Amino acid sequence: MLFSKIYTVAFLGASVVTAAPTKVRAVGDPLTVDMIGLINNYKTYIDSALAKKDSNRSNKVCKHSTVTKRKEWRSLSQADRASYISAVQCLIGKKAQANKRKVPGARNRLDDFVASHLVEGDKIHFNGHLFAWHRHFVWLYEQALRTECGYKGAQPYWDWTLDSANILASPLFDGSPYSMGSNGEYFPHGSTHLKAFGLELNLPAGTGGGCLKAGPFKDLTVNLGLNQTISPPAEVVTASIPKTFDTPALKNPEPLTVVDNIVKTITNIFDGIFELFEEIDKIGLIKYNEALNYNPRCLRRDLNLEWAKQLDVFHAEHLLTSPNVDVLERRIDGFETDDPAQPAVHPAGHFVVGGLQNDPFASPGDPMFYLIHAQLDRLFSIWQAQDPSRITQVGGTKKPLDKG
Ligand SMILES: *[C@@H]1O[C@H](CO)[C@@H](O)[C@H](O)[C@H]1NC(C)=O
Ligand SMILES: *[C@@H]1O[C@H](CO)[C@@H](O)[C@H](O)[C@H]1NC(C)=O
Ligand SMILES: [Cu+2]
Repeated sequence: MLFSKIYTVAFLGASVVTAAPTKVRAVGDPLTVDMIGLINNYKTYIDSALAKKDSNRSNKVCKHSTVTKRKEWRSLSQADRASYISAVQCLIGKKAQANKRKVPGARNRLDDFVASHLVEGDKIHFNGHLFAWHRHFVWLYEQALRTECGYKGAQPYWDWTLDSANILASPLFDGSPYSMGSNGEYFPHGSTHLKAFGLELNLPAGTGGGCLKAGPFKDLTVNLGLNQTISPPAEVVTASIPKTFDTPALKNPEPLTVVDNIVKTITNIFDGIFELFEEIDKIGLIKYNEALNYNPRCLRRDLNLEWAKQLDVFHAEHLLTSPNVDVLERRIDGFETDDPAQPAVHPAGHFVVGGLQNDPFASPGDPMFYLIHAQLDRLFSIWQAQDPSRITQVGGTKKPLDKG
């Protein structure tokens, strides 16, 4: 395998060498035929779902004119982008609701979301809960923007296939008032050390690394989460890739029965949103988490050209051809097989932004998190719409990497 040096230090590297030629798509390029087909199936599915008659056809709530439609960032008008940004700023300006004793570091409403993700972290990643939990999480965030901050639109998503070839030119990070901010200030640095989900990884340095330089979230203070361990630039980090993930054999996905109860339990706990932490204590899942302490610091980013390569149309299509939800979940997180070089689109979606996005627990402290996860939810929705039986498919386990 000839994968480049950077991939040898990257978590779950990339299969750029073995894969078919990468279909790089630039802004304005048409979608590939396969992708158009998948998206058309999705549209047909939504149309038919909305066309279904309910018992009260006359005052039907779910119809094209009433549902909220999530859009890609650059298809929002400047005015719409501005109102989304000011709603996010409004949320950040509101007091935290989290229990002070459980989350001593929470200062604002964004922190409430970060805290929830921090507490649940080990139970909602690299496993069967990933899609359902994060779908609900982004929805709650969207609801908070709408009900608490008067936002009229839907949560936008970031279609990173549009930026895969030239992430540094992305309008999402151009630092204008209509962007999601900018890259971090460049400073010479090495890799970020990460210990999570039973894995130890060294994420390669990107093109920034410091505090945001410009744009709407330049002065955002991140309150929760631990400081990251970043090595000095001279230090050559090798190794640390697990040779194998010892991935358990795939079982067939289950229908929405037993596993559904687990998902329901989790989302129900979350529904009583910020009484969550009392609940958690009672059932003994968490006693104390240092990352919930007050640790004010700037928001950092580190746009990364190597991870960007995985966010192309080719990898999106590959995901969308997954035969069942277990394969989809393992494929999106890069543990479908035991090959450490397989691509991992979900981690890449975070690591491409870097900085706080390199922290799998505190990452929702960067408002970009919700555009990243709205995109993952979109891919999941498109995948689900290819076959109605997928709507209720749940797979995986409760543990990271489906262990146990
Ligand atoms: C139908 O309308 C009635 C009265 O407006 C309402 O109580 C009921 O919940 C509606 N049912 C559905 C399925 O929307
Ligand atoms: C974490 O980093 C910030 C600056 O980014 C610093 O002020 C703070 O002291 C650090 N905290 C710890 C525990 O090292
Ligand atoms: Cu997450």
